[in-house]
Amino acid sequence: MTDSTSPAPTTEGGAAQHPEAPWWTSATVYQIWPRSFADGDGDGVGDLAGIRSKLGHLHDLGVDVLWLSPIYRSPQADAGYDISDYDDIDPLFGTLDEFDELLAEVHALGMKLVMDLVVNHTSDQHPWFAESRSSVDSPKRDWYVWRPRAADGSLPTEWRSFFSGPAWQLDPATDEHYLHMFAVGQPDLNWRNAEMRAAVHAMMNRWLDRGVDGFRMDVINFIAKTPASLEPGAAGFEMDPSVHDHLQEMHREVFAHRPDRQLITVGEMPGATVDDAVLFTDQQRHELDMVFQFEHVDLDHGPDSKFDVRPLRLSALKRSLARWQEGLADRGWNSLYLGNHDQPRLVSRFGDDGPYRVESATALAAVLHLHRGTPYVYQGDEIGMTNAGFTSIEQYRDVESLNWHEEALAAGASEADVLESLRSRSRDNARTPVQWSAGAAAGFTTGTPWIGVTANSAEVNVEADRASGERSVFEFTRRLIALRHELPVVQLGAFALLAPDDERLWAFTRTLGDERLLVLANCSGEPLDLDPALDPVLRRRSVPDLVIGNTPHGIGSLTLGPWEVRVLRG
Ligand code: TEU
Repeated sequence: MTDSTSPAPTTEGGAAQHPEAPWWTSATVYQIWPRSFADGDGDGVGDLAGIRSKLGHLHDLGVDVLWLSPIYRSPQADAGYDISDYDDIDPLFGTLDEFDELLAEVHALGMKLVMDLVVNHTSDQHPWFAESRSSVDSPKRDWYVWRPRAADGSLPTEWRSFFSGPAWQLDPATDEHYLHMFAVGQPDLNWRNAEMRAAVHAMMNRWLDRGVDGFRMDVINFIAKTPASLEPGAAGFEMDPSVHDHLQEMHREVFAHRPDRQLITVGEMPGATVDDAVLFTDQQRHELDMVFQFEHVDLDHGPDSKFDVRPLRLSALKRSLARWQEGLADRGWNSLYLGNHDQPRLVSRFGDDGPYRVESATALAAVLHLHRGTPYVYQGDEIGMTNAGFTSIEQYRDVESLNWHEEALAAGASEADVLESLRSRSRDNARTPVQWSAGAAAGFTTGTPWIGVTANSAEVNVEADRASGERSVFEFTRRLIALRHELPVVQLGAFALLAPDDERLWAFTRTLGDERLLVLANCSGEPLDLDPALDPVLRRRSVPDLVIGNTPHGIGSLTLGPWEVRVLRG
């Protein structure tokens, strides 16, 4: 969170050329999901020591910020997104001393470190919840969302949990229900309670005082529920406008008194619209720097379930991202992502994880990184890791997948159909160990990994990719990250989508002053002939200047090879 008045740091890249632009407009963030990143002690689970051992890899990639998914004390009901102590590190991952050492090394390498702030809910093992559930008269009763059990056995509302089943759990001790939008072990906090909010602010300040550089805020738009949506019979969550008050209060209590710090905040916001995002990320409103929106990752499933897999049209995907580019062109800022720990691997979902894995991974990386916004690289996507390829329910670990498997079978679905949906949409697809080498357990651990390693690790791994020369996804991603540092047109240039209805070509321009880039990506496995009418650059007699491309030959031709991307100047 940088006030727009604070000077951007003097970097070698675009920020220095546009001092009014916050530093994170030319930055790239790398997401680490610690459990599967790298294991330092051989227990089969990733940890802080493992992360430290791979800082060189991240520094080589050139990323500016590391976002750690939760490493706090947690019973791990939802892989750490159920926190029982915000002020300590779970022994699974290490200690606070090890965290301080990691943070110091990250800073020494010129990178920043962002923690995952999960404050829509806690773990049911958090002391706050233990106190709240102890009695209807507990001073912390109102820190959570409780409703009396109805005589007729009906639930307080009709809300469903994201992880199957109702979103209300009856607590026998006080014969009342508590709200949990996610797992039963993740009771929702009541953000209408000022004391609770103050406790969250104090915790955030302790982490910033410790030296962290900001927060990724988990489902932060869910913290404000409209009173009507919590009335009996209400179908589901409805965001209350008070969410803006909470974020502005958070800015006053946590960020405003730190103008000397180059901080960053990103709010994860399922269901947020472009109009919401303008309000959340307009720097004059002092709420957030950027948001993770979900429109583009909700295009390929039915309205009722992410596991109701539907075909995706490229025109829908590129129009969706273009809508967000247009909507936040003058006010606010986009985050840019195609994958994370909740989504399938991007090369399997949007690209081709077969013969054109490398080409499609690099083409999609170029398209993403050359949009206007702050790109997020998810661990393993820098080498084009693919979906897990699991074939039996025993291989899955994720609460969302396991609960849905049970619910879908109970509703009459066949095991084969359920496994087919999980194979393409389970979060575990992105949670298999990062594939560092062709060795045992892909070099992730010397022990037995907590989850299976994807079968292609002998071919798809960091060592092999980084030794593959022009076919290296890592090297291509590194160059894209460097472009954002070097070219103001990448950092700030205006976006314009071309050929919106073409189902194979993803084409757009970026323009800043007299700087202009034309991005041309063939998102298909067949050669694609470009229409010279598409853009003046294609009608020039001279061979255009190639800024970056994933296929070395044919720059002057009007044919793009399968999954070829070309970025031309002009
Ligand atoms: O995810 C929020 C969220 O909306 C998820 O339910 C997501 O839409 C779904 O998992 C897609 O399959 C955040 C975290 O990123 C996720 O890992 C947590 O499980 C969840 O919140 C609860 O904290």
